[in-house]
Amino acid sequence: MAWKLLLSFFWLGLCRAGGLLSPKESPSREVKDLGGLWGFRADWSEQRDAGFAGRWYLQPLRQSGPVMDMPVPASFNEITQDPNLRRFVGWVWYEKEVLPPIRWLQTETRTRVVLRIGSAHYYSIVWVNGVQVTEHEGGHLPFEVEISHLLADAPGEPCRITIAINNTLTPNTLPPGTIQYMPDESLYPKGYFVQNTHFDFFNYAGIHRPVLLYTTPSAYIDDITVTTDLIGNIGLLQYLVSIQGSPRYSVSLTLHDGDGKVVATGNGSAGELKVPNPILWWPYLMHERPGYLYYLKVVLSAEVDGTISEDSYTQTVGFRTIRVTSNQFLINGKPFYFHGVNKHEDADIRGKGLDWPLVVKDFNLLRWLGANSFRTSHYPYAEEIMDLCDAYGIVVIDECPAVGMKDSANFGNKSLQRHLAVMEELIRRDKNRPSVVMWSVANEPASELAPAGQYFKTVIAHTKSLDPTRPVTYVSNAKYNRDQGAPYVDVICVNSYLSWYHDPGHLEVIQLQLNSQFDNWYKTHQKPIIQSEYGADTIAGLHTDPPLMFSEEYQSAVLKEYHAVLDQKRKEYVIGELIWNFADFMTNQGTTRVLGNKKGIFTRQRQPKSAAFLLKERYWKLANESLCLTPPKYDDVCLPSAQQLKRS
Ligand code: GCB
Repeated sequence: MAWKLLLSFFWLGLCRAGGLLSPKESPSREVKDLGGLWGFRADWSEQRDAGFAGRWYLQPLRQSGPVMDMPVPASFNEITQDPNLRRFVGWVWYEKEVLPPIRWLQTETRTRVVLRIGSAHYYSIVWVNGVQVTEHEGGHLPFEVEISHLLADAPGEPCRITIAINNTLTPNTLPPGTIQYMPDESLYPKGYFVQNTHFDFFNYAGIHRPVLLYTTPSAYIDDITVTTDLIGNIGLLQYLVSIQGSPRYSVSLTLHDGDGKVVATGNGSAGELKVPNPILWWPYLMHERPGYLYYLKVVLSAEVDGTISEDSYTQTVGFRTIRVTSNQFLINGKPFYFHGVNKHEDADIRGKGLDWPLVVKDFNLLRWLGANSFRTSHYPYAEEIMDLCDAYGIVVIDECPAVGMKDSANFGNKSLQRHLAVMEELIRRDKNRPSVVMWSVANEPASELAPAGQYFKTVIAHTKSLDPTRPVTYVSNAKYNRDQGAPYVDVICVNSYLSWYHDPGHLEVIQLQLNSQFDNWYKTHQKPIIQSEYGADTIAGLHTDPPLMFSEEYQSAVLKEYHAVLDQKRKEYVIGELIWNFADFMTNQGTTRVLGNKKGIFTRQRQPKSAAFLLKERYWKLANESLCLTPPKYDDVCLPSAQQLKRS
């Protein structure tokens, strides 16, 4: 059967490295959050190797030198007043002592204890009680390791977790960067170097997402893969469950609707559930019931040494379909128009550290704006954010951290292998999410370079082999007739900054140039197009008439010119518009940046500039045009939890 083939693709591609299920509590699983204050030290030695030479991981960090408090999750860059720590490049050391509950360590229960790091930028090495347990490359995806054996050695004793993190980027990391030494000692201090990057955001570093300990029984559910389809009015849910720890087991599944009612049951580690008339997962503002989720409860009974143990895990599921034609993007068979934003996981003091008030505020602002989608520019966002996209019906273009690939050195085999590995990790993490409707494998690579063609052909083919259910794109700023990778994408995503980087100040050329941009891309490739970035830097509070660059009026004027063309082209083949950017964000210092990039329609403190009101009016108008049922007003539309409150 076709779905079995489909799942086996998924399976073959992803099972090699095991699963990466989000840690969740269940009757058989506990989760302990290790957030809070950690010990911290940057290694200031010239080669940044004092920590390894002195084996700082072998004893408490305070015994090898001074230690400061560092919050986790947070970037370390903005926490102190030290400009050198703000721009530090090299190894930093984090440490935390934790006391695992004694019940986790009793030999008869044989609990697995797993250490999971939501993300740490960029390269991490982890020790537990001085023993190296894992290392991981990549700053935006989770990694984990079982540490039960190390805890069992000293039950009741605190366990010391040491994490060394290096934010150095090289031509083969994702994103890439280079270290430039300044050897002229008449100009620079001895050993002076800087890190150069070709991306436009500050390279915040540290432990950015929650660090957790979680438990499972020794025989456990390692991974779950679900895909959904609709045949007539029957919802089909195909599942694959991967089990570790025992060859003798049985798996039972129950699918619950949003009210907890069981709507289907199944057995075995692979199969299909049928749900008549399922409530579909709809994007926000496309339906009065967006983001509807079902809950697949998977229960494992396994025999270990003659006794039966149980593990259970609940996987969220959304029934929805995606199809791309030459000029449309269809969700559940209906044309979907992306009216949304590009974001960054960026805010003042915490840098890129996950912060719940900020997360929820941003979703409230998206709702205020009438945005139905965003792109995770330019790296995967926290799982906590993705969970809310699933729940609220926010459509996501899930982008990997391939940004700033501007040099031919970024298209060699080493970069390619890294790129393929990152796509595997990303798909492993986000494959079950209904909110994710497309993968973006890069942002503005030098796709006009000759090696880019074969490079992106390979990355896209690999992505599709791992996930045959979703379209793939990358975001281009190359010329339509020079882009080597465009033949391989499903949707063309184009960035342009007309009357900003090109013809600055000349609003009058936007419409002509934008029309040509769209027509040229469409004629050449016959694929649907998203305007994936456009905008203008704007200092909040700066006003001019006539509109001049950097004023609020100029930003609004740029948007209006773009919108006039988008309104024509969306009747033909343009399937979306994503403003650059949702909010102002920090960048490297430079002559074109005033405390960061100011193209936000909100300030970094999340206050609206004039353009936010303009966009809000437009997005709500667009939403009301595409609604299938009663058009909601923004103040009627609440978070799902608030809806539930209303119902009860
Ligand atoms: C772009 C990049 C984005 C920048 C933006 C800008 O094309 O994709 O990362 O921040 O332009 O403002 O220059």
